[in-house]
Amino acid sequence: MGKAKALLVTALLVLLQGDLTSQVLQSGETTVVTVDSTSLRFSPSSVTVTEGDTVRFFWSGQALAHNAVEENGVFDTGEPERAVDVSFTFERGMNGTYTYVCEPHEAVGMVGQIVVEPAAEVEAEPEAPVASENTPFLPASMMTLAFVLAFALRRLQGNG
Ligand SMILES: [Cu+2]
Repeated sequence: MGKAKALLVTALLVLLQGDLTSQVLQSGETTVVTVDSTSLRFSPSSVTVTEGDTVRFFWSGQALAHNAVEENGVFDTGEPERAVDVSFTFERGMNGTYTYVCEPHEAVGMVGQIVVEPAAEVEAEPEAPVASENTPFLPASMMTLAFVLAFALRRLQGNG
């Protein structure tokens, strides 16, 4: 009896955790911005992302040292370097257009732009059976399984 109960509790935890993990993994893609072969341009110089996404400023082995500094200080890769690997995540509420420059090469046009689009609303409302193509139904079925297990657990507790 005790064993069965422990097994059910474990199963519940694993299922719930899996559900949470899949939700986290659903959001947040990473877009890499590097420096092109001219050494004086970001590549791509303009990107469009969504709230929750990450922009990774990544270059190495550059002939010149570069940085990426947002005009209002929203993000900043620090001192210009020949190798940079700095990521910035645009959280919810940060939608907008961000302009940044490479400080040593701003005068020759080494500037970039990041457009951050608002994330889709996540409704906690129980309605919306409108199946989105991007929404896997796995978490939902896992929740159902979790509820069934929870019910079984209560019955076991009642008998014990
Ligand atoms: Cu530069």
